Order: sequence, then C-alpha cells, then structure tokens
Amino acid sequence: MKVVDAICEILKREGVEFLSCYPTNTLIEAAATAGIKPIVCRQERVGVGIADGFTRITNGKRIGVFTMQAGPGAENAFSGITTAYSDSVPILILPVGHARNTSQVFHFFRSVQAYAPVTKWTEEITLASQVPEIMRRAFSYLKMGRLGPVLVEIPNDAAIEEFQGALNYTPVKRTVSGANAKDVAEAAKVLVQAKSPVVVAGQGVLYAEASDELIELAELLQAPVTTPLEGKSAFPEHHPLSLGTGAGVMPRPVHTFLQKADVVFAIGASLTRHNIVAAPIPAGKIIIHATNDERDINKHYPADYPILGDAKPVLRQFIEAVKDLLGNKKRAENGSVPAAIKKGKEEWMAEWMPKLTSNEKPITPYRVMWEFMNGFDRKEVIVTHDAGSPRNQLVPFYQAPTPRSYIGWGKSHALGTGLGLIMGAKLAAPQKFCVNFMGDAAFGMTGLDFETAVRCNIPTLTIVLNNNFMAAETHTMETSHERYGTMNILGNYADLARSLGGWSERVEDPVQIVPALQRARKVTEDGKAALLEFITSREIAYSRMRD
Ligand SMILES: Cc1ncc(C[n+]2csc(CCOP(=O)(O)OP(=O)(O)O)c2C)c(N)n1
Ligand SMILES: [Mg+2]
Repeated sequence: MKVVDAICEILKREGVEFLSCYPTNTLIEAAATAGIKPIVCRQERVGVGIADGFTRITNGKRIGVFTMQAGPGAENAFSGITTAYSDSVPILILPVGHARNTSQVFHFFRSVQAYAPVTKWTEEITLASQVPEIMRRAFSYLKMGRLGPVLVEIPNDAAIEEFQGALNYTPVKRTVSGANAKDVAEAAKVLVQAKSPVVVAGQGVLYAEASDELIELAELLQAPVTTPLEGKSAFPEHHPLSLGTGAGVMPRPVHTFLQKADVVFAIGASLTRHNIVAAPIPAGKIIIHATNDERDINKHYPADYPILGDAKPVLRQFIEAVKDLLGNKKRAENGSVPAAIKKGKEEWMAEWMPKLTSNEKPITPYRVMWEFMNGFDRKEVIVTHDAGSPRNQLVPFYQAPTPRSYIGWGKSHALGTGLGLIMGAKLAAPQKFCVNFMGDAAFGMTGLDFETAVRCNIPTLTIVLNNNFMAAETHTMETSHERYGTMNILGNYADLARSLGGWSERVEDPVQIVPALQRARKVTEDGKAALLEFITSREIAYSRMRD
C-alpha cells in the first residue's frame, strides 16, 4: 500500500464521505480506489468552501476534506483556508507538496510554512511510516479544543512511497470538558441578580449542539438572546426571547437591549470586536465570558467572570446553578421581557416593511429576501449570504428557526465564498432546500463553480442579485466612479448558468419573484442545480445601528 492509500484508508475509518479536490493529485485516484467519492471543483478556494460548508452543517461531526496539487493548487486555495481559519472551522486540507529533495529550496511554495499562520496546525509527511501518527494528530486537533483547519502536506514523492506493514489506526475519540464549578456558581449569582442580562450565544453553541440547553437557560433567566453572525441559528430567531442576529447589521432590539444591559453573558463566543460579524458590546457592562479557548478571554473585552469549557456542559452547569438559586421560579415571571422585545421588533419592522414589500422596479433585494423568507418552511431550508450588500440585507431580517438552518460566516469575508459553502451544506443535508444569495461582484469571483453544482449533482439554488454594480462600495469609490465608472460591472448570469448546464431564469418584475422561486425549488427537488438572477436596485440602506 502506498502512502496515499494509507491516508485514504484512515479517512475511511474516520468516516470521511467524499473528497473535495482539484488535480493534479495522486490522492484523488487513491480515494476513488478506496470508495471515497472525489468531487472536483473548478477552483481550489471553492473546493475548500465545499469542505467548509459540509463541516459547518454537521457541527464538525463529519469532517470535510480538500486536496489539491503542489504549488499553484495550494496557492489558489488561500482565501478558502483563511475563511475556515477566521471562523474556526475544522476541515482537513491535504495539499500535495513539492518532492522532499526540492521542497525546502528557495522559491518553492511550501504549504506547511505558508499556511501555518492561518491554520490550527500544519505538518508534513516526511516518512511513510509516520502516516498513522500524523493523521491521528490531525484528527485530534480537528475534533477537540478550539476548532480550526488542519493541514497535512504530502510531498509528491512521499505520496507514492510504500507504506510498510499493517495499518494500525483507530478513529480519534472526542472529549470535552465543563467549567470550574466555583466560577459557574459565582457567575450564576451575578446572572440571577442582574437587572437586564443579555445572552450572546456564539457558534460554540452550534458545534456543541447545545441549543436546547441555551433555550432552557434563557427561559429560566428570562434573558434576551442575540448571536453574532457565526452563531446565527444557535437560538431560534422566532423565539420570544430572541433579539435576532447582532452583526454589523442587526434588528434594533439587539442594539437597545445591549445598551441597557447590565450583565452580558457570552457563551461559546469569541467576543471578537469585528465590525461585520459582531454587534459591539457597549462599555461598562459586567461580562461573563464562557469559551473553550483562553485566547478569547480578555482579547477585546475584559472578562469579569472568565469561564473555560465547552458550551454544552457549561450551559448545563449554569442551568443547575441558576435553578438552585431561583428555586422553582423564573427570574422575571411577568412576561415583561418578551413583551419589550416584541414591541421593539414591531417598531423596527414597521420602518422596514415598505422596503421589504416594495413593488419598485428594478426590484429591491429586500423584496426578494422577504418573499423567499415567507415562501418556504424555513426548517426545511439552509441559507447563506455572500459578502457585500446581500449579507447586510439578509442577515437582520432572515429568521433562522433551527440550528444550522443558516450559515452565518465571515470574519474573513471574501466575495464568492457562499457558493462553495452552500454546496457543502447540500452534501451534508441533501433533503434540505439549500440556497445562497450573491451579488453580481460576488458571483464574478467564483461563479463558474456553479458548473460544479450542475456536474456533481449538487442541486442548490444560487440567487444572484444583479445590479450591474458594486453597491457596497458606493461610499468608497465616489471620485473614481464619477471619472471612470469603477463600480460598474457587467453580466447576464442566467444565460451563463444555462450555458454551464444548469436551470436558470432572469426575473425583472416583482410579481414574478414568488413563482420563480417556486419553480426553482421544484428544479432542485428534481435534482438539478438552479440559478435565479434578479435584476435589482443599487440598494445600500442597511439596518445598521450606530450611535
Ligand atoms: C475577495 C474580496 N475582495 C474584495 C472585497 C470587498 N468588497 C466587499 S463587498 C464588494 C462589492 C460587492 O458587490 P456585489 O457582490 O455586486 O454586491 P452589491 O453590493 O452590489 O449588492 C467588495 C468589492 C471582498 N469582500 N472580498
Ligand atoms: Mg452588485
């Protein structure tokens, strides 16, 4: 057995279901021989995105894997890997490397070096006999602790070396731990005595599959819950205690409740100060910060009550501690908190309804999103946005009902990322209606990979909001646009999608939005990838909340 065969055997034992990939690469042949289906993308960064979306939807319980060639293949994957790194997604990257006798020579690209700052771990296979040990380390880092991408570089000469003897490899067992009981007892007291506590629930709750515990604690405390972008869907957004997603854009109640909060309880969240993914926490709050990584604590916000542990056991500990303190009561029984949230949401929505239901032509993107959100059972849907205005428009209004019904992503927010993510989501959850919203500039980055969805029978729906423009840049390119038209871009993406073998329609009239969405859904149910191109306005009103 060769090194690549040993690696594939280990991937199989670890339950890897497919290999996202791009040639030239001996691993692809070995995977196919071992019965792992290769999914060949058109560009490496999208291939990484496929692995990434798959892993996110499965909360890291099924690991997405991507492999590519040495040099240009490895280089071309960069923004896919930085996306996974910035959002802490556990995917396995297996670049082929240059042969061991040249890999350290000046001018040769080495993945172990180049990707070291943007992965959890990088390692190179220098001896065939090391394969099981290296892969055991890789899967351990993928399954435990602070998550993130792990990279194992396979020099192309090592790839085809003989692996001698029997392959001893047992899949890596996971473990997580709860928090120090004394820390929880102290913090729980603060929570119970708080006047207006707010819970900030991050993606750690999703990975820990602890949404039920989060709901239980929030209800006990009668505390409103918001999530940063990556945590979107960790708490049901139609729940009476949900404030909605607090990112660079947000429903107004996120802002008002954070302003008046005395205590903020962050759970499974890094509390990174970031103007796209996280609502800022105003100064002067008492902060209880529960995370599984000490590097998050005091990173941007001083933690009054640091808690280290996995979100699930930690939430369970808090539930028990709060119950002990409250006896059989809730913290506030009279329903005043949900009532205040409801009122705040209604007032905010009333301001936005004219846009969400507008009949204007070109269509406002808000109308497309509104019809989409109300047109389907959202429990049966997985949605993601792309960078640019579509993210800002979709995130505050789309109510995610169940864990992972929305992929919120983007501490590193590369245009074009949503396309790979949604393909990965569909591979993880084939029964779901998987839909990504992109602007036309976003589509320009990676759109040819729509063909991957067509060819590999990954029946997603891509919604392109085409305004022939980079609207998100409206305030950053005024002079250059006035003089040289720098924000204008061109394209007929429905035609392009058809020429790539997919189903598509171009929609210009708002009355056609709903029927077109329904036709598109039917097409995806029949197993074909679909693209809807909406000709939209250059909308740049966002639900930002800045003082
Ligand atoms: C790889 C990458 N390059 C540049 C950017 C900066 N950027 C953010 S949004 C945007 C324009 C988005 O235009 P489009 O996708 O058409 O959406 P619109 O704002 O027009 O609705 C740009 C250039 C980015 N996010 N990612
Ligand atoms: Mg645009």
